[in-house]
Amino acid sequence: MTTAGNNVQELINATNDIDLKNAGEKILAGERISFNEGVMLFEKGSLSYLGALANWMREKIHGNKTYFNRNFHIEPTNVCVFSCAFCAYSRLYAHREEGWELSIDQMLDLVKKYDGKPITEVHIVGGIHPKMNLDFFAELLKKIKTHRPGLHVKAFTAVEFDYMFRKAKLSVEEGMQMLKNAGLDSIPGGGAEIFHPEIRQQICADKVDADGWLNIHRTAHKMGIHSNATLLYGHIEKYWHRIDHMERLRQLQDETGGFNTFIPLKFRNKDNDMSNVPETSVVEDMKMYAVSRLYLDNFPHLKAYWPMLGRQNAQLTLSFGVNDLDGTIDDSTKIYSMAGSEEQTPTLTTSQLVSLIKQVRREPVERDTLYNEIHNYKDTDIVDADVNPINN
Ligand code: V47
Ligand code: SF4
Repeated sequence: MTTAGNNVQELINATNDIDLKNAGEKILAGERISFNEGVMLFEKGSLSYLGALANWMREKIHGNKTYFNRNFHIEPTNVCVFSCAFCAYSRLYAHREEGWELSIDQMLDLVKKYDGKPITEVHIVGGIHPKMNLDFFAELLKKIKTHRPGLHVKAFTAVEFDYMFRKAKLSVEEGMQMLKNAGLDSIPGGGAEIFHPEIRQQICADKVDADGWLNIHRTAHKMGIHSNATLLYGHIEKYWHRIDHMERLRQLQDETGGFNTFIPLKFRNKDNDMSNVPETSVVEDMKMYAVSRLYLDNFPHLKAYWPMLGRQNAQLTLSFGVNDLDGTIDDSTKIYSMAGSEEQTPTLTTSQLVSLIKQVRREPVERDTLYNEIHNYKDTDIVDADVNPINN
């Protein structure tokens, strides 16, 4: 056993609680923990116990490597026909004049801002605008790919797909094929929230349900399109709702193997209809990351989305199972800033991201969207041209 393994074994041996001891032994032996054990870890696990196990698992899979990419976001619109209680966009449909909607040419201009920059991914998600239909988005993808064929397009949540495919009267297979042909490369993890209907009914009753979300990702995976998955935690859900959510994802991943990354998203309570719900503590946040790493044993990557957590807490997650910090993100990702995230204008230059990771003694590795390594910064401080056109 490795030194890290010995240390965790000692911690397990010193644990008096038989349930925690058994779960720890299972994890160290590479066995899968059960639903009940997942809930138990949340309820009984100390931060140090969960952190040691999750860090052991993270280092077993990835060593010290911590991935990021050079990406930017486009939000086609902030108008949304749905009314998710946690979302700062959800009130805008009634006041459409306060919203924005970008034309295809305006979005193409945003892409062109990065001409000649070593950016690898554009992440496109937004609200559900009734006028922005499947044809509109297919044309957008075609134009982006014509302009820059090598740019990886990670676009649209299952909520957006569900709405545009239903409006176009196409099956998920047909709609997805059309977007794949137009240039869709992979799918981000949004819209998952909490799958269990007991909570989903209260926070986002009118959008695609759990089975619909999972079916869209299943269909994409079967067509060779990889995707991510999220979970919105820290509001009115109980621990078992989180494990129920992760269990459904674990089962789908066993079936398809198409998920790259799991991203727990911390609920932020500013300017939405759930502002009365307090936010979770940093201790709860770190426990969430640790249990996610331990439960989702078939997900290769665990990502902390730094604009939501703030940079220092994102650094902390790297000791609680996380091996990915998303990317440079250049954009004002307004969906978060509107809900009170730590970072009001989230942009990091590549060198800032690299030093953030090095400060906590991890190994920064630039990746592409599918986790092919582009550059390992272990032995370099010199970072090639930063992507952000503003911060250069
Ligand atoms: O599904 C909305 C969340 C998600 C709030 O796949 C909120 O690489 C917290 O999924 N507090 C969309 N969260 C964003 C998303 C994402 C982000 C970064 C990377 C990737 C990826 C995916 O944003 C929504 C919802 O869960 N969200 N409002 C809020 N008040
Ligand atoms: Fe619309 Fe998405 Fe906000 Fe829900 S979370 S209101 S679907 S933008």
